[in-house]
Amino acid sequence: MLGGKGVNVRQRVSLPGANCVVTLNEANRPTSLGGQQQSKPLSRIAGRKQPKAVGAGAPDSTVSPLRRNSRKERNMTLKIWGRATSVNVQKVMWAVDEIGVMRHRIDAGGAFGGLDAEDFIAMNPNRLVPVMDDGGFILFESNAIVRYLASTYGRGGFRPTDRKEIARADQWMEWGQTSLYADIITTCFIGLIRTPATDRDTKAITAASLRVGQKLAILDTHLATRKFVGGATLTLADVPAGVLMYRYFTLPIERPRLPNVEAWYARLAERTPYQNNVMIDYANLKVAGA
Ligand SMILES: N[C@@H](CCC(=O)N[C@@H](CS)C(=O)NCC(=O)O)C(=O)O
Repeated sequence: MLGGKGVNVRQRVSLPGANCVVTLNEANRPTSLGGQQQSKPLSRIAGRKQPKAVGAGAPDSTVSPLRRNSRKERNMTLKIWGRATSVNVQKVMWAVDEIGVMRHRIDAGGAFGGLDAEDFIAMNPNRLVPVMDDGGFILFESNAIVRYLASTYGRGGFRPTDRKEIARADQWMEWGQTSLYADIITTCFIGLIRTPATDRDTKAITAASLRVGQKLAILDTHLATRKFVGGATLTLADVPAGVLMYRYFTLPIERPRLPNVEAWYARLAERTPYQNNVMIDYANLKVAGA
């Protein structure tokens, strides 16, 4: 295991591209490309418990006892490129840790850079994270990665086997992505965290949070009769909407009372993979004047 909690391991990771060698220490922080500063968590706004500091929660590599043998035998470690603060990377990391596959995350994007390197572009010409490499099979687009991981390693549990249940999970994955993502991330998160207050479009943020509340009322009704989006247990259907909930509930925006969504979020927040990969402090992403 590399860079696990309390293990003083330094590892040279060859980020794709000639100039992209990153040295990771136990906090998963690169020393050659500039690490990120930690600061006060924003979760206090909503009175939630303290989130993980960047890189402090999830070990850089983990293995589930359930999957250890099969993947070790094949000498394969799944690689995920992407910084821990990216919500799309979080989606993949949360899913992979729920499934329990041995994995290794390599910081890239944001302050870590590396996305313009020739070898990275060869993996993802969009120059975006996450990117997955599973034994030479390269994939980009977070939802596609989640689906691939679920169908390859998570059948019967994280991914249903019945085709109608799979279709239903797909429905909610699409819904989370198309109904919530733009308003929560593009408008509210970028507007409040990545934009100085002087340039902020407050009207757009208010309108977006109102729309999100209305959309989440649909999910609230759905969750009235089930614990998770797909039914009694967590599945990939929870991931695209669920990954957004930490930011939704910690941003300083108006939120209607949605008891079933709140209870669902509390259930997600109890899970170690969610705590380690999604409840990541984003205060250090705040731009000056935000
Ligand atoms: N649709 C893509 C979106 C990927 C995306 O926008 N990634 C952002 C991070 S959330 C990114 O790479 N930004 C550039 C950076 O982090 O430097 C997916 O779901 O994977």
